[in-house]
Order: sequence, then structure tokens, then C-alpha cells
Amino acid sequence: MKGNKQIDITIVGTGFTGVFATHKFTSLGYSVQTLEAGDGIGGTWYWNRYPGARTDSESYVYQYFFSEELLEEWNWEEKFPAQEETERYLNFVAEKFDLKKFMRFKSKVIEAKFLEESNCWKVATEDGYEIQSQFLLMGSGLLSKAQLPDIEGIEKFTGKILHTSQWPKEDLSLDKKNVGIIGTGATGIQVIQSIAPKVKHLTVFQRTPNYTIPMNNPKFSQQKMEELKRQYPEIKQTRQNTFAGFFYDFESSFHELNQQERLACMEKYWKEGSLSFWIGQFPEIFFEEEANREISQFVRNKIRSRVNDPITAEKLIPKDYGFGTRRVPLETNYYEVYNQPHVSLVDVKTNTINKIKGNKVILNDQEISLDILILATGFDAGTGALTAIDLYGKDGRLLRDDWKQNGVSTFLGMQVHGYPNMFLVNAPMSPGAAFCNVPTCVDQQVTWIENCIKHVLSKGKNAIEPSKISEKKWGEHHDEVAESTLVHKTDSWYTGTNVKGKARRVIPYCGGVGEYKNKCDEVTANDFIDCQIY
Ligand code: NA7
Repeated sequence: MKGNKQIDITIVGTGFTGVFATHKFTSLGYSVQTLEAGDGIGGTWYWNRYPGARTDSESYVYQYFFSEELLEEWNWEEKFPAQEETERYLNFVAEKFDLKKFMRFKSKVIEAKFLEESNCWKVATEDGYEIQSQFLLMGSGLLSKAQLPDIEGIEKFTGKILHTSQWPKEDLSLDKKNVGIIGTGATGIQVIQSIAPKVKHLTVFQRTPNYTIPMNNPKFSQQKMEELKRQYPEIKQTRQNTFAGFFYDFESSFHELNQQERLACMEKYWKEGSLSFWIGQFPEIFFEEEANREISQFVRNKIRSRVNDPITAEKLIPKDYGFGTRRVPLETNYYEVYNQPHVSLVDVKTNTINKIKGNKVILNDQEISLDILILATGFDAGTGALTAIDLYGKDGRLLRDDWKQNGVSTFLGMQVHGYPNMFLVNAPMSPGAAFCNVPTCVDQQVTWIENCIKHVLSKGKNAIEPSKISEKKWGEHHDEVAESTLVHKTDSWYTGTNVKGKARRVIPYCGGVGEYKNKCDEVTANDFIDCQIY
């Protein structure tokens, strides 16, 4: 179907953002069309079906809180649910609220153009579908544009090669295969620990080792679920005011404890087996070199104690950046994998991958034949999904060019000057671009957007965009906060250094979810004075 049907809102994506936004705006009576590239609901949880994919967020907080009935009806199986359970949950929500009728699948958005004469967005998909809407809400995902390594000959690899986010729905047999994997981020770690028992030989190509925390992932009994459900009102309330949108927040002060007390505290959090060791313990992890050094050392010793071969152990221990200054993955028996004879670890910083020829990875001093090469090489985070689309604002400006020439610029991570009536969720310069439990920020941001749209329409106006000065001020505040942390010193997708040519800049807002919410609420309370409304 091709047409110039005029609706209120086009929503891009059916991940946590798209599903929630579709429900919110349709139940408020807006006409909505949601467009999704995949042929199913789930976003991240649709695409990332690689072995071992699961959340590092507790299920009881990594969910929606907008419906008492939904909270009552859905029971989680595990504390940290696997991809399949999370995908099933999002489908359950969509079916319960009859949302699929607003969604068009296999509809990859390739262009969105703001039409100044009508203050509308014209959105086009790869299969030739077009729609016009007054507002455009981009729920296209923080980690959805795959980042592929630039290795000579990779496109001619004669074995099977795939990026983790393009894992097929049908089972890919790894049994008795020689498998190689590039990348040891959160994804690589989940893949490695899951496939190691199945394959004939596993070669891990590691560029930078990661600090990790062992995951404690109990199954939930019915009794436990009932107990959790009684806590839901408290969880719902608490999560929006914490640093990272979880049910926990920084609890201790590093300096108020002596060294022995700090050690006991770290042991306690370590046993928790969750990200609370990182974002629920000492805030100083993020701000103070000395505190960070002691915590990093604690984690290094934990890693060392689990690896039999001292040379391999040293390769797996991060030495040149501090704990928590890049994403900390949770793991299960990850280090024990390297104690097995059929697993080899190659440090590609010292033994560089020079090229790929046939089914061989050619290193400085070795050639490795593989049946399957897995690319757990991450994403062009935050900006990737937005700049992949031809997004034209006022005066024919293109977001991709604007951000390339002038650097990324947003107001609250939700709006961009020159792109009226466009809203971003979990985008650069908001906590949702890394430092937030995604559903918490989705709830907060989509609700803010709802109020913004309501405000425009209640004034009888047609369009809203942030003023240039408000956007500039937000950028300055964002950078000031980011530069007060240790995060900006470390190379990672948080700072954009994983993508060649991407300007180095901290992508997520580092001031905390609670603080961010206060700032957004101020804008609403001041009747969006920071924006131009016309
Ligand atoms: P990440 O965290 O960006 O990890 C990607 C990994 O791939 C990382 O170890 C990279 O090493 C490595 N990489 C990337 N390109 C290369 C090349 N060319 N050669 C060798 N190694 C390479 O992505 P993930 O998918 O693991 O996780 C993304 C987020 O998803 C995660 O943080 C969670 O929030 C969920 P590097 O560290 O750059 O040296």
C-alpha cells in the first residue's frame, strides 16, 4: 500500500519503546501507525537470538508497570530472563492490549522527511509504503545498528559468518564445529559461555578484556513471584528515582568505610550476583580514580582465582581502564571455559588479525581454520539507527550530516532543533542511551512526550522543536556531567570509540535517571518554554 494517509503519530520500532508507545497513544485516542523492520515484536529481543542471550536486568524491574492487570497476569520464570522469555513477554503485552493491528512488520524505515508546508512527517519504508503523520516517535533502538569489523577478506570467508544480532530463527548447529568468535563484550561473553560445551574447538579473538560480575540467576517459584508482586508498587515508585532505573541505588560511601569494611561490602554485593555491585554500591566507582582502583583490583583478583593457566588469566584481566567505566556484563562460568583444552584465547592486540583467506583467520604468527566465525563486535550505539535512515528536517537538512558536521546534539536526548515534531527515545544524551534500565526510561520518556504533544495540541498549535539555545545548554550540561566521571576516559561504545570516524563523546547522560527525570519535569512544568511552538 502506498498512500498519503494522514495520521497523528508514526512510531518506529516494536521493542520496549514501540510496544509501550503504541499502547499509550492508541489508548489516548491518537491514530497511530507503528513500523517495524523485523517480522515480529521485540526489537533487541527479536533480533538478538544468539545462544545465551539474556538480560542483565532483573525481570521484576525490566518490565512495564502501566497495568495492574498485566503485572498480575504475567509470571517471570527467572530473575534474569533469556531472550526467548523476554520476546514472549513483549508479544504477550501486544496481544493482551491488541496492539498488533497498529503495527506493520517487515517495514524497514529508510526515509523520513519533515514537510514544512503541513508540519508533518512523511515516512517511507524499504518496500515502498509511505505514511504521513504530524508526529514521529523514533523507538529504533540504542543498540540496533550492527558494527562489523573491517578485516581484509572478511566478505569472502568460505565458512559461515554472522553477527550476533543477525542470528537465524532456525537453529544453527555448532556441534562438533570449529568455531571462532570475535568480541568479548556482554554479547560475546554470553555466546562463549553457552557454546563452549557444544563445539569441537572454540577460538576466542579478544581485543579488550572485560570486568564482569557472576550472575546469580534463580528460577522463580510461584511463592517467590507472589512475594515479588507484593513489592511491585514499591519497585514501580523506586526505580524512577535511582541512578540507573533499577530497584537498587548507590547505598554506601566508599570513604565512610575502612578498608576491611569495604572488602566486606564488596563481598556482599559480589554474592548478590547482579549489576548492583556496579550501580548499587559505591558511587565513587564513577568519579574517583583511587576508589575505582581498589574496586578494580578486587574484581581482578576474582577473575585470577578462576583461571588455571596464569598466562591466560592475565590476558583475561583488564589492566588499562577502571572497573565500571564501560558496560559490565554478568557471566555464568565464563572464566571456567578457558580451563578447557578445546578453547583457545587469542589476544588480537598483540597477535593481530591481518586478513581472512578462505576459511582461515590469518594472524601475525598463526593461521586458524574455522567452520563458523561469529562476530560479537557490537553496535554503532545511540546514533547508528538514526543516522542509517535518511532523516530530513527543516530546510532539507539531514540528521546524519548535521551530526557529522556539528557533533551529536539533542535536547534532553528526546528532541532535535530543526526536526520539529520528532521525538527520540533512549537516544544519545539521555540516560536510556546506556545508564538506564530500559523500561524505566521508556516509561519516563514516552510519558514526557505524551505531555509535550498534549501541550502543543491544547494550544491549538501544529509543531514543536527545541530552541537552538536550549539544545546547546543541554549539550553543555551533558558534557560537564560526563567529564566529571571516569567513563569519558575509557574506550567503548559508551564513548563512541568502537566505530571508526565517530567523534569521541560520552553517549549516555551520566547524571542519573532520577536527576534526569527532575530536569524533564521542570521543562513540562514550565510549559515547554525551552521549545519553539508554532
Ligand atoms: P560491545 O560491548 O561493543 O563489544 C564488542 C566486542 O567486539 C568488544 O570486545 C570489541 O573489542 C570487539 N571488537 C569489535 N571490533 C573488533 C575488531 N575489529 N577486532 C577485534 N575485536 C573487535 O558489544 P556487545 O554486543 O558485546 O554489547 C553491546 C551491549 O549490548 C552491551 O553493552 C549490553 O548493554 C547489551 P574492544 O572492546 O572494542 O576492543
